[in-house]
Amino acid sequence: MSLRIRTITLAAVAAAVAGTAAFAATDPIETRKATMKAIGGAFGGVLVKMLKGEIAYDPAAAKAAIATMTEKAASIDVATLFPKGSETGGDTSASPKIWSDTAGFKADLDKLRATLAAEGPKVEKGPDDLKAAVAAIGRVCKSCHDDYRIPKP
Ligand code: ASC
Repeated sequence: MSLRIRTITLAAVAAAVAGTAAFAATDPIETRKATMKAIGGAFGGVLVKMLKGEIAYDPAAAKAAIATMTEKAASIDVATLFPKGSETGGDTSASPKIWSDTAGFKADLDKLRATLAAEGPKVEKGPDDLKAAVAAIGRVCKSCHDDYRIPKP
């Protein structure tokens, strides 16, 4: 292969790879799954573990977990992450109710943001406050999942 053709071939491969990455970054199902995973990782993987004593109580780490949850909850734009046409595929657990009752789904999302703002600052005040905040936030997680997430078989 001549140097010129090889250069063109490499450029084509690079463009194809870059195109794939760009698609993955804007794929709504993948993006919303990654967002939920980050929120669940901070909640279940950090705050609930502290509450249960599975990891030591650490105010700075608890605060960071709330910051992650707050940032990710703020990043959820329902029209962008749950567009029409993304109801199925990609192993999604999104319930059809998100599209039939979008107003209710948005109200639950607002409830999550409000609860994180109100309860989040408690987690660095001590284990008892952490416990109260985690309980309040967890209720909001569960309520929305009960209505808008398909249970895994
Ligand atoms: C988690 C997680 C949820 C919520 C919910 C709270 O860690 O992944 O979906 O907490 O179980 O009740």
